[in-house]
Amino acid sequence: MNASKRGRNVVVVGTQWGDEGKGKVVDWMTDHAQAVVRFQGGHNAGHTLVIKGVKTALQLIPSGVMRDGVRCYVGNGVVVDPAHLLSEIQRLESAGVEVRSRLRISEACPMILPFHVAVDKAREALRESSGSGKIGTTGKGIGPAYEDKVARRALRLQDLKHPERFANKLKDLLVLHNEALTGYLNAEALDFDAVYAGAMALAAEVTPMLADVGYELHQAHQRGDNILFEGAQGTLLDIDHGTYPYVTSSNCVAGNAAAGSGVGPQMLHYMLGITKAYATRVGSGPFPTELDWETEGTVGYHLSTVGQERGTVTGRARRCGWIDAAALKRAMIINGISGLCLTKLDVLDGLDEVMMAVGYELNGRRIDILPMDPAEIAACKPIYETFKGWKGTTFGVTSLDGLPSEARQYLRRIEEVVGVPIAMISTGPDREHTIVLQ
Ligand code: 2SA
Ligand code: MG
Repeated sequence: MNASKRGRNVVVVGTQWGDEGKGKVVDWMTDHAQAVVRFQGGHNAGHTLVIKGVKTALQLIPSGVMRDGVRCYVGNGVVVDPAHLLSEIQRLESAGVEVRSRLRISEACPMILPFHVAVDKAREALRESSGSGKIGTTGKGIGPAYEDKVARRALRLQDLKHPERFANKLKDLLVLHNEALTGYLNAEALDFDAVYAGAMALAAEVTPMLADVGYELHQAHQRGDNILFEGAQGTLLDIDHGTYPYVTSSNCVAGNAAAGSGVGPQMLHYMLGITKAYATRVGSGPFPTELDWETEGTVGYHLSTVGQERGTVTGRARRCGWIDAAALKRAMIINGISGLCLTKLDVLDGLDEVMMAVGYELNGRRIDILPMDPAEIAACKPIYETFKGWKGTTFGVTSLDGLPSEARQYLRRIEEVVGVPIAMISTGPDREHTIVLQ
């Protein structure tokens, strides 16, 4: 990966359904970076970092904030809830982390306002009661905020600098959302004065952090800085390439690191794909290798409990299953992955057998890559390869030689099937629990 070389930028993306451990990896890599950028999603992300045993969960602020001197950027592709932003800053500041002087936020970011949250929640309730099935969103207003952006009517952070313009845009937007809320969504309307006053009360604190992020990144690049682009969620939750409609509302793939931060694709040098040693998913949608993870004594239960598989943001239990190399192959292609980082290998410690899906049987045919149609994904029966488990522990191991030979065999087979080398292995939550191979 050659992380220490100057002027080399790395894009870190999830290759599964999110929660692959991106936060830890980005934090580890910031040792060699001068800037970290978020380019999509919002505070639906939950990036957990453990530094010297102390756990910090970040949602909107780039993981680089935990390293002194690293500049943090929120790119135009991110949807920002200003109230959440300030509360996250305050939480970090009260833990002694300096944030405001190091955080630059694109003034073009669309805003998440209280009615987006209301619409998100009311839609999920309606989907549930009508029997069409919940998506299982995080309820943060992400989808409705992106809808307003694409419909060209969003309020952007830059509007906070112009109260009158803000008020005019808000009036129109609120009419639209209140119609939906009090109509088919069967929920309460929001009051203009309250939303307006709420946003304006935050404006003075938010506007000093607003910036022309694309230009600043361009300048940083010209100085020879190393920039880290921090993806949120994962490839299979991507709005275009994921298991639609059970996806988030942004492009989570590496290509969006450029568009979502305002730089050109020539600035993206190395695509690091983060992959958990097994698979998890929060929310609804197809998951071919899902196991029974609720019954005590099962392998799925082992993954869920030993892996502590609960959402950082919502606390929801994550569904668990075996690693799916045929789905990973899809992720390798879409992201142009240069190298893989395998995380949470230690969770597989002590299992008698470890399995990996290498393809599927679909309508009597054998296929070797995740199909495009979610109905087909749901109908896929995984074809597994079975590996002997390992007895020793991989927890905290810092060299490849320190891993049991069965674990190394499992890793080699992942590389073979997926077609990309493993560049890094994470063997525990702490910064030090890391094996670097490339
Ligand atoms: P949304 O809220 O509109 O983005 O939800 C749409 C789908 O995207 C999934 N999603 C996620 N899946 C895993 N992790 C996410 N972030 C948090 C975390 C999640 C949490 O890192 O722990 O705390 O529950 C994340 N964000 C969105 C979501 O489950 C829906 O399937
Ligand atoms: Mg997460």
